[in-house]
Amino acid sequence: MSDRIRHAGLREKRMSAEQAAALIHPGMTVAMSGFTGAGYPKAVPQALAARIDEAHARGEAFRINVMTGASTAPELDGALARAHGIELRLPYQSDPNLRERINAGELNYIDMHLSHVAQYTWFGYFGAVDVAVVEVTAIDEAGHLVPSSSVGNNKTWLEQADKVILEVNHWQPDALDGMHDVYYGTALPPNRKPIPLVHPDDRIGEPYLRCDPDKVIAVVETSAPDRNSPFTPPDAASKQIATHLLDFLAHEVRRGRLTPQLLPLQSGVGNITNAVLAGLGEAGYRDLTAFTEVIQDGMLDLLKRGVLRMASATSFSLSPEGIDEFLANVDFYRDRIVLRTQEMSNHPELVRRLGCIAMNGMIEVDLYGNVNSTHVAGTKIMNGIGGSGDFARNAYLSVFMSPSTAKNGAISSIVPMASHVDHTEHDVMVIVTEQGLADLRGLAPRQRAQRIIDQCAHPDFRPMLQDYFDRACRESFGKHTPHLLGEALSWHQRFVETGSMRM
Ligand code: 0RQ
Repeated sequence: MSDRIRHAGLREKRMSAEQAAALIHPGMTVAMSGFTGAGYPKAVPQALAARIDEAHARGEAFRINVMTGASTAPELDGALARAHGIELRLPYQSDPNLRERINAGELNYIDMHLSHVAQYTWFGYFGAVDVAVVEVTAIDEAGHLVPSSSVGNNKTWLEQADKVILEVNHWQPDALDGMHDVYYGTALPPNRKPIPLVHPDDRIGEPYLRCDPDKVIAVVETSAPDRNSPFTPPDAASKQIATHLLDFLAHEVRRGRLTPQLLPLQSGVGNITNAVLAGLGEAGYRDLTAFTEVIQDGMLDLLKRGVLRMASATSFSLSPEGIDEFLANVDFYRDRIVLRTQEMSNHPELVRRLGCIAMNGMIEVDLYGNVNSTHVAGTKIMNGIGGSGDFARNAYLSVFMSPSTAKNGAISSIVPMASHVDHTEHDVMVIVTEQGLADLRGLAPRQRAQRIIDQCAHPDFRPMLQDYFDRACRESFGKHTPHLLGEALSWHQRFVETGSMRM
């Protein structure tokens, strides 16, 4: 199995996942690879969870702080959450077990912009990183690491951690070699320089991760697949949302605010985004680019058909069929895909320079355009802000999309006041639901409210929203952003008490 470990000294450090997990101790801060279910360590976290279970059975305390790139998988977040082994977790998760523990108040979760994580670590805001556990595809003769299916924060983890555990995953295709671009020109303020990336396909770094072999305390060989969630075809609401958005983009081209090549696309993951990607494929576009976080099945399809010329991201999130397609045509995709550190894929400087079109999902939006991406009823975390804020604030166009209702129509996604705000009214330009699209650019608060009610609200909730807004315009303490403060969150309170926002 060791043909992937070509550095003699590191080959000597091979051991089992259990032996490696025994090097991680209670209270440590452990930085792990992984981004949207790709490139996360698969064996050591599970062995560590078993070790934590044993310690707890003996009545000993054993919890660690876990930092990652973004969401991982049941083998990492799920296993450690089930073992009650996490004291602190950052920056993004989507695991049902972990979510349950966070919402039970059992652990601390810091939800933060994905582009901030590396620099906060360098600034020392999180304290020392004791161990990095990083999955790689291979180690070359000189000790360079060939990254796996995500890059995430791995550059920073390898540089900042005192000790390093490597998982060399034989399942990851050899062909990933050469797809990555790891930028080593970062510096700390006040010594920062402009990042020399001016096109989405520019390569500004190296294909490998550097790693000091002396810091490596264990090398574990694995051969397990990434999470690879199955692809679900877009539903009717997602298709309607996509249609509204595509009409809008075509309108922007006609108005001369976009060229037929649009601008680099950023898209979140999920049903709606898949529908938007599928729609782009049918709309006659050619030679588009993507400057985004995640490559999903829909993007492979667009690349193959020439709709997309290239895509820059930090991670793959493919279905099993998507993996097969990627492997069958890997040389084609290697020329058209660049995987960067998440510091670069999401960098505000680059998003602003390139003028990305940011398209992300949301939980709810209020009358004035404040978007909640993360919390149900203001208190329960769903996933996290992910990269949506990195892109939305700096984008040429920032779009947020959601069905107009949730939970079989019990909840309105358009609410009087957002119960939690991730993206302020200043960062949100366009709202889309299956009902329609509200272009909020150039509108003042009361104009925005009327447009969102008219274009995006579900007909069942539209009269309730209009009634609230009309009364607020008459009775509000201030009339710039009218609200009835005692009533503004009553829809959420009603949902918490009765399971529905309906009267
Ligand atoms: O819950 O799974 O229990 O049924 O939220 O909602 O409609 O399936 O939509 O998968 O696109 O997720 C905002 C969560 C939308 C996602 C969010 C419930 C709904 C369902 C999922 P169930 P849908 P999606 C790139 C950018 C933040 C991160 C981001 C997200 C579940 O897009 O996490 O943008 N975004 N990253 O029932 C109560 C509401 C609700 C609601 C939806 N108003 N009230 N529940 N739900 N609306 C990726 C990265 O950064 C890595």
